[in-house]
Amino acid sequence: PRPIDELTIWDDAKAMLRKARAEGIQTVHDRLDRQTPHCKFCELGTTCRNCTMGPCRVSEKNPLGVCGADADVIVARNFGRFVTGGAAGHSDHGRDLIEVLEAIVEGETKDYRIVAEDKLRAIAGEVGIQTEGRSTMEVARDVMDCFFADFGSRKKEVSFLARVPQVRKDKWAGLKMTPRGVDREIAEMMHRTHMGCDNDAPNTMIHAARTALADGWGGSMIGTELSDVIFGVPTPKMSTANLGVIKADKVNILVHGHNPVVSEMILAASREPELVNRAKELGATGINVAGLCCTGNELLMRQGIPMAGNHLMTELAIITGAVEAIVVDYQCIMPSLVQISGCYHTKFIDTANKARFTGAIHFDFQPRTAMKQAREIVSIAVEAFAQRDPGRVDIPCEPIEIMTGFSNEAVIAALGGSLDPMVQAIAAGDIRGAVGIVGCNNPKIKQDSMNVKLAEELIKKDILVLVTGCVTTAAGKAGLLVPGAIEKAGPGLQKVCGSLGIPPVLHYGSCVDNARILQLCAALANALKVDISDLPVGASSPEWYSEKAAAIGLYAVASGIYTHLGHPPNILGSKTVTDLAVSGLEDLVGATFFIEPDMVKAADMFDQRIRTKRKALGLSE
Ligand code: NFS
Ligand code: SF4
Repeated sequence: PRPIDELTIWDDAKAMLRKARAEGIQTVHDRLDRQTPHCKFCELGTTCRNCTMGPCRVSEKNPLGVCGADADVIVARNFGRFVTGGAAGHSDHGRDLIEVLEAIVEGETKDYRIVAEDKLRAIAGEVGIQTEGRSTMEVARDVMDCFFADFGSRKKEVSFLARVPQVRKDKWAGLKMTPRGVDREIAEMMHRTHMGCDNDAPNTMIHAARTALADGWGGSMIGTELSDVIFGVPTPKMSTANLGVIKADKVNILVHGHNPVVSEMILAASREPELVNRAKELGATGINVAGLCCTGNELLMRQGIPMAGNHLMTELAIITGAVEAIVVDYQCIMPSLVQISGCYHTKFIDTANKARFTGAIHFDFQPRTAMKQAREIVSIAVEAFAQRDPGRVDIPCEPIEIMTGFSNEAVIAALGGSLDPMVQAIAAGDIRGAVGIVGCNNPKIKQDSMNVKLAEELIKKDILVLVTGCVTTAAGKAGLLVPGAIEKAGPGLQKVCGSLGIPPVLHYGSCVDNARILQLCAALANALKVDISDLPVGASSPEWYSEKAAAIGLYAVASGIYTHLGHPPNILGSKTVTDLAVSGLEDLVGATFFIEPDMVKAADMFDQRIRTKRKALGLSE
């Protein structure tokens, strides 16, 4: 096995990896060692399993599959389906929020309600729904119908394209890249990649971009906006992060997955006096809910609930031996968590029919019965406290402070009601530009080494950093999410962030909340009357692993945002596809991907790009 020091930069992770080895528990790192070296064809993207004349593997020696498909076609098809998997994940999550809104509108639930009426009305106005003189429920019903329709086939474009600068929309229309309906683009990609359909790699790539745009400006954006409507618009607040948020004297419930529809109810149930009293009867001092991954981000942003860890901390959190229950919904939940829970008293509870885990306690969580089910789940966790073995508990550290809650609404409010001060700070060069660092951990990369390093390098150069998803915890643990972190930033950020009392790295939410960053870019472009690709901005996913991260990267690029990846997707087997991704897209959409494993160099690339864009806008570099 690889030495523990090479696996992660964090002491809490190292302590738990040592405990895992001592207790004979296998982790993601051990399984990676057993899977390497990986299949070279799969790494290059040159395997195809799309029909039973194959499977085929193409190479220089054997350049064509049985049907005649070459490496370009096969790589493009594989990449297209990969991105589509991610778009489907985000967007199906978005749809679940529309279904909760439907349950509210139909009067089927009292457990959920419309918390942010103003936001609902603002969104309705943006997508062309009459709001004046109408009741909230009337407006909500039309918003629901509008968003359900965004998934279908009758629209020429998804509704939130109303936010996109016209020049960008014209560009998409010219390329046949305009996202029409979320499910339509996803289904069409499956169709195109069937044997004997879209056998022109660049054409497949264009549709991949269109599918990704349907995610970013469609499914994800709907998910974010309706989550705000139903659970509240995030506002700045303090919280804490790392494994130290798990408390030895409390019943600990970890929520993991993505959808706040489940985790918000678990949190509410954990505050019910009856359940808290029962926890006390069993010898605990109370019930503690903490987050993992993106549903953790959702609760952190809106409710200030502490963050136990990101992707590679999920197994390790259970290994503290102090977790009574891990409650999951869907996405990024390693099935190994069931086995690891089984090594302790931890109850593993799944809540979605579309994401069941063999060996889990299952709840088919529904809006109508949400609170009742949440109470049952919390009760299972509370009762499990009696089975905890104190001799196996090891919580390796004290939590670290973080600031969270930066929605666009909150940022605009902090700026005094408009984006103008931000535009002025960018014009003056105090904020030279902005980069969103998003995405995951990947056991092939020393955990969070790149996520943290890139953020540190960028803020030194007066480039504001926005973080979402699993980069949040990385930045938080590195001490970058507190106002005091301006010490590590350049003079411009010190001035601007210092005067506002905010960190130089802003927590912008979960991965679907990358839609907030898209919206911000569009608003800045509209304010300056330019295209998004003219802005001094960038995006990065240094340690990405998932199909969803690929979809995010592609919608960022297709929206005109220069995007960095720490390692390439499995496309290097096709020169056509690779060249398109890392240079050819520049001519088409005004941005490309760049692949760079060295974070100092990556930061320099962003710096150069930002200089060029600033100069073109007539600003000092
Ligand atoms: Ni994003 Fe969230 Fe984390 Fe990566 Fe997974 S939790 S949706 S995919 S691993 S950032
Ligand atoms: Fe092979 Fe073509 Fe079938 Fe793919 S679609 S498995 S390349 S025959």
